[in-house]
Amino acid sequence: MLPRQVQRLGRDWIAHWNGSQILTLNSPVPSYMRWAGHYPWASLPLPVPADFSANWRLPPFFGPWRQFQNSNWQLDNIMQSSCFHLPGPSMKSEGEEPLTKRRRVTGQCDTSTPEEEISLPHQETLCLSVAQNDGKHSSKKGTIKRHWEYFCQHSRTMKMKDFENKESDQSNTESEADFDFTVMSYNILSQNLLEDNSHLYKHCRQRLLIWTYRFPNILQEIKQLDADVLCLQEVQEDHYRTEIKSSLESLGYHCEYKMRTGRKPDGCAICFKTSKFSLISSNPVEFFRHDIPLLDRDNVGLVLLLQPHCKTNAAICIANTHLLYNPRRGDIKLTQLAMLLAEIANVAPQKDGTFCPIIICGDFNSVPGSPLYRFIKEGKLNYEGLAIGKVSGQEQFPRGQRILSIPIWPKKLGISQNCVYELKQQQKEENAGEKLEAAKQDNTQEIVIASEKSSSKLQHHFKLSSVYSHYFPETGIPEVTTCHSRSAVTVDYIFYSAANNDTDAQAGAEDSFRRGLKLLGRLALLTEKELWTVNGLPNENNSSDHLPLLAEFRLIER
Ligand code: KL2
Repeated sequence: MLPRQVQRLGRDWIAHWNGSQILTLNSPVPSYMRWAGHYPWASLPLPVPADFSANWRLPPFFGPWRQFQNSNWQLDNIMQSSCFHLPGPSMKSEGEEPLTKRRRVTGQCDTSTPEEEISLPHQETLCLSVAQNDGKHSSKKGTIKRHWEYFCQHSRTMKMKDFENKESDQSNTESEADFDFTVMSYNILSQNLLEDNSHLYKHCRQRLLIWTYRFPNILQEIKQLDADVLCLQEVQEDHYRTEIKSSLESLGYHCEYKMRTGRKPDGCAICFKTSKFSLISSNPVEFFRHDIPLLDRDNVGLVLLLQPHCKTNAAICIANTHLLYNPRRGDIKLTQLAMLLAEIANVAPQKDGTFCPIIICGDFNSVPGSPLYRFIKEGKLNYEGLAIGKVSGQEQFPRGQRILSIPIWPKKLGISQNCVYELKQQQKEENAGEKLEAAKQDNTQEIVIASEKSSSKLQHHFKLSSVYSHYFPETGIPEVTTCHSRSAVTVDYIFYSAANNDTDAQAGAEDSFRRGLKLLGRLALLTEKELWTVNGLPNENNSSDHLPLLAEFRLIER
């Protein structure tokens, strides 16, 4: 393990920007040098203005090619994507009410997940209020458009919580047959971390960075988007206690919170509308283990089991986490993820032995196509020979060649390579053993028991899809979820257990989900270029360095 001062070298090695130079489109520093591997401490520091907004030009490092350099990226991730949107040509000017519009359509949903769709989804424009820089002065406000993208053209009711339409939308639908709900994942940038990492926010005017300026904006954004479930990261404990919790309660949310261990005073919150859900259980997860040297970091997760109203026998498992940032410690990140998955596997089983629908939100500090990302989506990872610095894909050329040890975490963690608590695993194997004996006796079936022959193979039990596709398919331009002066990438995700489709059933896929989730729509992300037209993040109206992710789901009965 690296000592903390060495882990921090990444940022300290970069010369502090002197604030005197202005970026131009013709900058001699090419994007691949500035942004190689997303985190540029293997490359040259590029001077940018101290107050970017005062001397605004397009930064020189726009372009889709940066993430394509990531050798882990697979083309099919692009091809899977069905969504495409162009930036709205017009920016709204100051004073115009930011608007959320929601659309109502009726009919039947198809059963494909967005990744399988081939037609373009419907789009609905949602104008999030963000600062627009007019190229001369920074004072002019504007908006940048985010579109709602719908995958289900015939859904019965798309619940759109427009301020104006709120009353009429109450009719939405909470019948026993369908249960639609929205989930947001949002890293709200704790003030403490903002101040600790102030070099990331040199492009911002100071007054936009103070908490008393930022919080009303964040709250307004949450209020407008009006999600039924909020998964928030970087929620600073004193702010949570004094204003965040009460503000959200007055918007109709019940809030559960898990603070990080150690000295960093932020944590993860999951808040849900009490009009939609009741709390069955709240399960905090601490990734710090004093008896395991590997697990010396203070990140946490939170897993809730919620009961949707009007669905008396149903439960939905919602997990939220913020994994370790350190790009070089993929070993810790994978172990933290395994711990979260084990807790979910502990919380989500239903009486009939299947898992309830699962949604995992968070800031995973890992990019699309990285081994950690692929592990989540594919449910397996052979990490033999994998360098710890390559796990998250944050750095394309990580220094140091340390390879993941096999196994990654020690046995005393009590979590198997299948990412379940060892005790559960034992019970499962005993049951499987009994079945095998029975099968041998009647000699009619062949039962294969999955064993952990190769310990360099990780597995998990969930079939997870990502709400977002990470690239705009027609241009290949990456979506970004965070954008500040050192980085513009996707690190935040909403993963969900998709309802099994017919193809899977025919292929004999394990049907461990009696109920599943269908993705109805999502609030489209933006490109880095679009975000820099409003001076990146945070800006005048968007007060975190992350964008909120937002998805609408339908709970499907099988
Ligand atoms: O990338 V983040 O920001 O998902 O928004 O998660 C971490 C980083 C967060 C919690 O640790 O703080 C930020 N360089 C850049 N960002 C850092 C650093 C660093 N050395 N350390 C923490 N963060």
